[in-house]
Amino acid sequence: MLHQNLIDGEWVVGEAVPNINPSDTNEVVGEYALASKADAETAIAAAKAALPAWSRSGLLERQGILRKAADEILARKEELGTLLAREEGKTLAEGIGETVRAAQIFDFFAGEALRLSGETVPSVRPGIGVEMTREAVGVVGIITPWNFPIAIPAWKIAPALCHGNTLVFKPAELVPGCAWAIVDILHRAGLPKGVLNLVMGKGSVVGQAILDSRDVSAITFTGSVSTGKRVAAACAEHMRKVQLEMGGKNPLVVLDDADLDIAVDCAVNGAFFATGQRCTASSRLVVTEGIHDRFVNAVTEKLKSLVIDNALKQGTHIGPVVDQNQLDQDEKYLAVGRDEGATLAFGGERLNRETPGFYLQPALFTDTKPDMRINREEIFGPVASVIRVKDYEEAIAVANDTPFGLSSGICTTSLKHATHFKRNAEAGMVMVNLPTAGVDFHVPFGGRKGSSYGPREQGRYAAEFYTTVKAAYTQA
Ligand code: UN1
Repeated sequence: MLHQNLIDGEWVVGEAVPNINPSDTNEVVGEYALASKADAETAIAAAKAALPAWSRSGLLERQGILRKAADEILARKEELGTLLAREEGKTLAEGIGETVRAAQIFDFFAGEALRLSGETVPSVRPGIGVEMTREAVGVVGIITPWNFPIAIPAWKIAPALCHGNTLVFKPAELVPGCAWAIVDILHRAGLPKGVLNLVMGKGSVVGQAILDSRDVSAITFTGSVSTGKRVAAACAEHMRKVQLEMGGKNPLVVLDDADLDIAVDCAVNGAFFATGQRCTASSRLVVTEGIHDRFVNAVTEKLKSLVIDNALKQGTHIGPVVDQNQLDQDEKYLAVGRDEGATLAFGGERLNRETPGFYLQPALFTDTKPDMRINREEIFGPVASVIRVKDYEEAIAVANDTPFGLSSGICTTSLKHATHFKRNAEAGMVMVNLPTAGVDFHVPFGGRKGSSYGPREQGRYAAEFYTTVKAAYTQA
């Protein structure tokens, strides 16, 4: 079956492209239609035409559709989680977990649809009242990455629909399967035609058509810094709203007084699970002298025990890298780290498994310095480095010494240091005795500096991006 694009309520054919399983490159997960520039333009026009009715639609209609989507995603969590694992390479458990999270996000915004609110205040001028209301922004372009094929589309699409926007959705080329499934579910749940349009395909064609359109009022993007900058520039040109979630170089500080087991779990989970392919990954482990050797030994022992194999195989802890390009990038940084003088304490070998895939042993660098490229540039793979520091003061300085600012973690039993770190970490999210990755779906997500731009995502804070505020004055 060829999975088609959804444009103005109709499934539309296009050139078929195979979706390859990174755990078994002989396996085609499915065939997906490439949208053309003209398809993207038709989709934008359809979203524009659908806007007046959808932005004024009844709240029960929105709530009902979002709720149905949540229920169906949850009921099909094994099947969709398997599809996710096959197309992205996360383990089955991670794939199912992410699918459940997508269902929870739809459920949350189904509830939010019944809690939309405004404010009324008296004017400073007697006899006049002021109402502040939130209205839909308009046609929203949604551009998503490959590393969370169902959760990121969910956390952009659900609030966008909840607040009455119409959408043009362009998923990453590597993961059309989950994107198609979510759109199919929402379409069957009863969304009117044109409200949600799916245009799978190339960034240079479909993404560009979204960036170039005068009729797109806002763009939300998660992906690389370089593409994010292009999206921002195009949005400035059109004076449109923009929300960017980009890279990270997240530190996990481990202090002498940390519980070693907790610190090792946080580091291994944060740095290597989901194959390290998370913008929230703990890629810099900033460790004080007194615990350094014990920590490095314990992390290395733990890494030795992890099973790297086919994402669907029972017992696999870490699946393959997503594709050859990403693997090349990971291997490039392994060479960069060695050239810079870091010690490869563990891993970094290509692995052969029963099925041909992009398997890479998790890699841990030690003896690294904060200014090395491996500590400044996002690698986006199962590669982490340890930076040895003298004390807490040096640790927080090193933690903050980065062009990024998404998530920042600390493992300590000291209330004083935990409290100081929460207040002074230059990041949008701070974790104490928890991995830097793995966030709740009902609270704001986003960062500072080069990691994020524009309003936060998720939870009630999502309204900042998906609505525009109106102040209406009435003289009675
Ligand atoms: C998480 O760590 O739970 O692309 C979410 C990413 C982020 C999502 C991370 N936008 O990795």
